[in-house]
Amino acid sequence: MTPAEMKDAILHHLVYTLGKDAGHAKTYDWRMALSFAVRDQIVDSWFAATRRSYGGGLKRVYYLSMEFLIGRLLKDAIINMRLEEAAIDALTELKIDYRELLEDEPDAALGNGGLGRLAACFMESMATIGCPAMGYGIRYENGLFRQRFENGRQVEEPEDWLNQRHAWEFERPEVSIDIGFGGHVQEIGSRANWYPSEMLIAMGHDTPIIGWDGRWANTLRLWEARPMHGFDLQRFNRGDYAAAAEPEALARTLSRVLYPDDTTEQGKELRLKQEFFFTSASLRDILRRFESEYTDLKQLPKKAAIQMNDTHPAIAGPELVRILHDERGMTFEEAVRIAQATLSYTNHTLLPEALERWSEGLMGRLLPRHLQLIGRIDELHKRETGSQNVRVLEHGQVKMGELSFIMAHNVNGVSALHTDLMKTTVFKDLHNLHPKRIVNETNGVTPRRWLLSCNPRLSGLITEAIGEGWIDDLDQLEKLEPFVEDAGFVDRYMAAKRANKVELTSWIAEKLQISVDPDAIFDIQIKRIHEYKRQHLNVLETIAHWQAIRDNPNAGWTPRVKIFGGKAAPGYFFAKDIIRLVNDVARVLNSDPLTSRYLKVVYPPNYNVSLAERLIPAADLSEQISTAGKEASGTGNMKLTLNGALTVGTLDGANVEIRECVGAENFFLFGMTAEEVMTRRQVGGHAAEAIAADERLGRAIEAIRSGRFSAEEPGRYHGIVDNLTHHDYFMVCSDFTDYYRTQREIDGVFLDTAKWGRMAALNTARSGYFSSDRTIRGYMADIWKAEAASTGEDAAQ
Ligand code: 26W
Repeated sequence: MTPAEMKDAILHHLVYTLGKDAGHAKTYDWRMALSFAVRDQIVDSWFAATRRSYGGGLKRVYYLSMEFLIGRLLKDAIINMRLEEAAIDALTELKIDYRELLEDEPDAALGNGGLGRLAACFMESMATIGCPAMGYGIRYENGLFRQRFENGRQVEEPEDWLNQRHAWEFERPEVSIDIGFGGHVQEIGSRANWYPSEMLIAMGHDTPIIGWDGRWANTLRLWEARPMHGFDLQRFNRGDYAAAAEPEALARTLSRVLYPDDTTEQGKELRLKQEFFFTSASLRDILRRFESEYTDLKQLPKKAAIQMNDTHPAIAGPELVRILHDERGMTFEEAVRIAQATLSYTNHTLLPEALERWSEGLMGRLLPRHLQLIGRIDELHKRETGSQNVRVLEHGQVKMGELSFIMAHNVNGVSALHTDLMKTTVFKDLHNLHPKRIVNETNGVTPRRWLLSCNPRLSGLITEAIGEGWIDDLDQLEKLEPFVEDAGFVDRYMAAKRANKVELTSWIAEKLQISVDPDAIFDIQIKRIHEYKRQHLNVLETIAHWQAIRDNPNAGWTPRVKIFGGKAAPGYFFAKDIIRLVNDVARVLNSDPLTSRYLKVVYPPNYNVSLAERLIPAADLSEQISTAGKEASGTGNMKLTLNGALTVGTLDGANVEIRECVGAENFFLFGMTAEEVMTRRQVGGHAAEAIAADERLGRAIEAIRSGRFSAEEPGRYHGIVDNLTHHDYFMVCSDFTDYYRTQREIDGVFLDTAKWGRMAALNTARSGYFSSDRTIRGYMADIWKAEAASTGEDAAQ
């Protein structure tokens, strides 16, 4: 597309789609006009891909996920369609600021954190590789809440991304599927009829997901809940206006809001309804598509692979068995076998409080037939394996992890360490019964969004050096290794980093009225706030470092800017205290004339995908400091490494593999191993012992306890202090000394700019492994047994 064609397309949509003339158009109108112009280009590739995947009889992958944290889509689409130059030129002629249009797009936050963002990266990689696939999820009206700080405290506000027209989706009223809940079951021999008492409709909305270079596109289909019988006109005519709208409101509740808790399982009825709603709609849609092409349902596993993203869609097991057995006449055993061969399950956490369990009472009320089938699946498994100690139904609860494991032909962890721990902890007994079922697929991130698009300075430099092959073959980054020996290249590499830091410095000044030094270490911890991720360890080190500077202000300190980003679950009070503490500490430190030149704390509110895209390119240091054994993988760690931040981290999740790839000498390791953590937990009084052994730690905790950062309310953080001194399950105190020491080592290395630059460039050069393209190829080969279609490029040849 030439700039002139782009300009015409934009103006055409401005007038005929938006009904505006150029003289009156606002940023929103221009942004939508540009989006529609780009979307037109995508639709052609999308149709071509859809035709080829129907025609070719290829196996399709279905990715079922409660969350897709896709963020903004306009730039992603422009970059993958290679339309950036045309767009910029066209807009320049129209005197419109391209960047302002990009910033105007709401960030689609249909996810909480790592799991949802991974699903989004996977969708992009499947499109890039040409893996025929479809993502299924929920079209939440309100995504993850917007975070504001009020006197340092987190306040949640609804996120209303759908208030404006959403340019990227196509409503599919013809794809409407009935979903039932409750009611009763009538058993006829082994089979049964289920008569639900409550019905509603799942309506599809399709978003095309375009891969690199526009070669292939897949669909993300999100379900909206709609009432079966809309408006009650009789009630309305009687004057009962609220009651008339009631059924509609009730049905819509199902796709109303994303549950904002990613760590504690609440067992809420609405959540189970959401899970069944989107899983059942997706399965029916998948079977409808299968049956439009084939007749024999026994062939389903040959033509469809269904991936369950965590246990949230675990009801897919019993629902598929119910459809195949009760509705399509397969025997129960056969139905179970077909379902197992089709389904697979990814585990994303070992935290016991996050493992989903539903009470049999609730499950029986909402899904009576499914509860019966779960009982039979459990019995069948016991009979076949002779196992006494693994049960899905236990103590009046349905354990969704066990159910998913039993109903899947493969179960995967998301990093090597996490997969090993799955085998020895949560799924130990099941692993012994099925030793080949658990496999590892280490996570990855899409290099298009997380390098090419978010860091144009660095990606430009890379392309200049080694060509653009790295964009869809990230291993090619290793071609940078010889350049790393060239001081001139490293200088340019660090000049790109500095320019990114200067840009972030201006943003921080404008948005937060804090001035920071672009030559300081930009030290970044961005992720959900959780005790296991240990933001409070970072805060303690910050305080101890501040105290050391105050003791000796003229000692020639390496300047540092500590940047935090992240949300806490609304009901997770400890995490909310950590947020407030960071903000209180920031207030005191940033206004301390003795130290503020050397140490600043910055915590921009409302961390989301777009903010990540802004922060990551400017990072020098990546904080990956979880208690070993607790972080399943991490993916922010990969994005930061790829963009040339050095990691300070524990041997946890994918940090282990990052360190192996980039080399131990280019990674700042500290802390106990997962094994050492488990041993130390047995030591009574480990926290008190650690505090007694480290004067700095004791002093930092004492500053918090005495109200140094909360003079108006000295007792504000006694909860945190108490926890740290008496319990400290996450070993903050026991890891503090090594963490502090490592941070001072980092201060030293940073002063050697040539050495630091070389280490940073090596991190980029050696992080090709962390592309989600590699991850997806792993799933395709090991789990899905799916092949890539010939992409546009090959097909054109
Ligand atoms: C039922 C409540 C609930 C909701 C979501 C429990 C647990 C979750 C997710 C499993 C939490 C999550 O996002 N896990 C993260 O998944 C990432 C992608 O695999 C990993 O990189 C992170 O380490 C893991 O914490």
